Amino acid sequence: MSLKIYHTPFTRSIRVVWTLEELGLPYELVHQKMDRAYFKTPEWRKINPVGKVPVFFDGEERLIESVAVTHYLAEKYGEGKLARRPADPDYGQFLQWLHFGEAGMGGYAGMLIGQTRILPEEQRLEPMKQWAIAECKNCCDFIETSLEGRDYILGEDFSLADISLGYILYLISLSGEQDRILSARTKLYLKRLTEREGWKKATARAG
Ligand SMILES: N[C@@H](CCC(=O)N[C@@H](CS)C(=O)NCC(=O)O)C(=O)O
Repeated sequence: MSLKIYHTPFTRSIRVVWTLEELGLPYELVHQKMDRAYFKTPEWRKINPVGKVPVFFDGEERLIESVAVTHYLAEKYGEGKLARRPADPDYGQFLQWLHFGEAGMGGYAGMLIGQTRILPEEQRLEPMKQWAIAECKNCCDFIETSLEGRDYILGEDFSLADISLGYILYLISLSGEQDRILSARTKLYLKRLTEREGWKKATARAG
């Protein structure tokens, strides 16, 4: 096993580092600073053809989709820890939340962070920002009601679904608009996730 992750602070690559830490797997970390101009160059596109992070290697095998990498790690090297199998009663819920964190929410959270942090102010569009806030809130309201009586999204046990959701909630919290989007239970959930040893180790090592 030879695992290598290219990581940029505050990005989705933290999902991969967090999973590696939760599973206790050895890995090489390559720091890559956020440089959107560099990400468009042929040099970076040789490493990631779509010009983004994360980029993960298991030997020669390259993967560039953060949630897929977390699932790959749990199944291939973690004996299924943090994942669920078809015979498990919460298998469907596991898959739904695992993908909701990126497929369901990633686009809206990306639009939100673009309209609040990434784009220069003169390029921001207020209606786009309001749209992003409304859609993020719509998704987070579903998380809020689903967390009733639960510490984690599937119940008592932490899983990859929490890593998927946790990053996107963290990204929303960086927007400055979190009080319009996150309700009380979801805020506590995010706090609980970022108090885990795995998150602390990941962010201490990776930034
Ligand atoms: N669905 C992909 C999204 C990857 C992605 O959008 N990465 C962002 C950082 S979180 C990026 O590299 N942005 C740089 C850019 O678009 O120039 C994943 O989850 O890995």
